[in-house]
Amino acid sequence: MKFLNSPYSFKEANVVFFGVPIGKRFSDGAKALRQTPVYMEDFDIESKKELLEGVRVVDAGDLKPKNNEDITKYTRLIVENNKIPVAIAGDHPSLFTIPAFKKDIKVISFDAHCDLKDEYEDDNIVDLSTSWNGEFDARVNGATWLRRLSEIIDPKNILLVGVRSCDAKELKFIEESGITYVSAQDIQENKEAVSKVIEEFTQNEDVYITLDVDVFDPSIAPAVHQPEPDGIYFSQFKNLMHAIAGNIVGFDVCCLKPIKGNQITEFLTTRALFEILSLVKK
Ligand SMILES: [Mn+2]
Repeated sequence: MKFLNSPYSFKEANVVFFGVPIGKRFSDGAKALRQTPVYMEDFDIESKKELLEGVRVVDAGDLKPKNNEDITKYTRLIVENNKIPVAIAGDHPSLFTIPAFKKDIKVISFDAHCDLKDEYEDDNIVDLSTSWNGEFDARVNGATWLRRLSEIIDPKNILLVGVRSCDAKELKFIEESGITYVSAQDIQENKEAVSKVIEEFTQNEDVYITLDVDVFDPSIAPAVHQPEPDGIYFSQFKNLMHAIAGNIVGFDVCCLKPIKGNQITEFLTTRALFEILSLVKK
């Protein structure tokens, strides 16, 4: 099954949807999203517009990367053909997709977590290996990927949105490195100030978005690896997206862990995807 039953070829499309199988527990997130939109309207009753107007998606299937560089190469192919890459993965593929863009790109990470640990290992964390050989890399996984990215791009080009779970060392790193963040509480209590932060961060810039579904409150997005309490709601996400003043050039959606018999999170994620697609340059 293809995302949005996409009838377009790569050449005809302006958006390329693809699954990225990283991690030993690559979940069925991409598969679940391919099945959901069949039932979903893209018409927005508020704006009276179709969110997918002008969007021509090709579903390129799941990549079969031999290594991380293959993910970068494929993303670069999409970017060089002036199309928008939309990567779906079990955890952030961003460490491998973002190097496909020019270096001064702005990155917004919607996530309950900072993912800025220098090293981390536990039974629950998702590794980012393209071919699992049984060896866990404590420096490259779902809890450290943004730290590794901050070594490749300027930390001042990173904005964390919706954060509510990190440790003291990560917070210290944020403050010292110049990464900007707005917590879930900031969003709840001071939405205008947060919108301004996003607007100023993105003004006249190329913007890449990584959406970890756990940024949402677990009551509306239970199907994630690490459901953290007190998250953001969909209308808040929508407002934050509309505060982006730059040009969205690519995005990924990750950390969906489908629950049998409960599609709440898939529907929410699909609608979030529609919202982002409505804002990309067509
Ligand atoms: Mn997360």
